[in-house]
Amino acid sequence: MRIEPYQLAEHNASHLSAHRRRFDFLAAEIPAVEEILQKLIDFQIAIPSWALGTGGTRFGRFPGGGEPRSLEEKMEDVALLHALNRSSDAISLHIPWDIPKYPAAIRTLATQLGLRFDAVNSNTFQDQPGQALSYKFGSMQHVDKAVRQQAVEHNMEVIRHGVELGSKSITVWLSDGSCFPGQLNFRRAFQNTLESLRDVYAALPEDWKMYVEYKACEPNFYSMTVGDWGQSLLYANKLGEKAFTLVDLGHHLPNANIEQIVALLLMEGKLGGFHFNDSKYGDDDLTVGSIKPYQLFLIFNELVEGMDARGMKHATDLAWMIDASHNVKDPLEDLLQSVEAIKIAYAQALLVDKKALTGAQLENDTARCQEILQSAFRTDVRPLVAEARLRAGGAMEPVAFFRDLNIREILIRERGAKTVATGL
Ligand code: PSV
Ligand code: MN
Repeated sequence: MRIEPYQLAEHNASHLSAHRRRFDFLAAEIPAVEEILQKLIDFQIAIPSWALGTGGTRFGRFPGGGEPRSLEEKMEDVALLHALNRSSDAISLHIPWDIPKYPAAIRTLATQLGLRFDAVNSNTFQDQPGQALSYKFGSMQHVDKAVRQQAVEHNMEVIRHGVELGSKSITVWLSDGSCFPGQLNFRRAFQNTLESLRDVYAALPEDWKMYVEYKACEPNFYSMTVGDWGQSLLYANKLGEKAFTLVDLGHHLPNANIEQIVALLLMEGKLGGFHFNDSKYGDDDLTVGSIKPYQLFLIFNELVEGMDARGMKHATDLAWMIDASHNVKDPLEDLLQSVEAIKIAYAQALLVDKKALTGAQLENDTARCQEILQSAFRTDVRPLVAEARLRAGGAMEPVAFFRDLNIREILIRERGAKTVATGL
């Protein structure tokens, strides 16, 4: 479905006077308000092709209807999100869940919808129908060279799909590891994985990047062969300058200091991309900012500080993506909420008085350091985020707009109540 400009205009007009009041009040306090607004307008977060349908657990899945039935419909959903928030202008494909059968047509559709293709993602964590060899005991780490080769060739195929669409990067997440002590020789698993990754790396086009995503546990419960940022960084360093670590917020052991990880990876020039979600117990894949908004802010504070220190462009020098699952919420509403939470944390981080913080740090003034950080975190920046969205042509209140227009009902009428999108 298409959002008509008059629908956005009507919605925005009905919220405008209240917004103006709130925005003017806040803007008067922020000297660099125009610069911050521009950064917010520029900041785009990719949507993964597997997050547009209802998620589930191994116990069940409860779809709400109207899910996209094809890659084309997934792209339409991302375009719909982008029309509302003007911050989701890219889609990240998982192969083979979303193989572009007719790449030229898919590229044309993307241009028509104003979308880009973000990183392509390979999948050697599931066996596909008709696949010759099984990944039950790993893919790139496998003791059998033929299995490793199959995994390498799959990744090369993913790169070829990406090239056809204009992607510039591949994300490799491996579920490889072991469930029981003694099952694996850790060094052999690492070396096999490195050798396989090297083969994939050698197939990267000149202007491409490779992101090595780590995860502490699941589906392997005793060891993961790319289990933490140290392991990922080892691979990335050994592979070369086109290889980077990718941080997925849900892939850490409880209480891990993710903001410190981010700071050091940035310092080393090895942070490549980000998967946003939130979690309470593990890789819960919950809406960004729904559980630990302060942690999200602290991470953004390090991102902004670390990127500025290296002269990096916030919007384009790292790959930003949501990687969440929507078990009980409407996927599109959930994604709108996640994007909003990211923008809020980013805006708060932009408000941190860096000069004052550095001064307080150098004087070991711990209380002042906390005050500086928390005064930014406790600022209600929603009017700033809304103003940026408004200036970019989006909806003042995206979730309210989605509901007022009965968008899900329209999608159910168009696509049916029993459609199931590909993904986990
Ligand atoms: C693994 O948990 C992960 O975070 C990786 O990014 C996958 O590609 C994605 O989720 C989808 O399963
Ligand atoms: Mn991820």
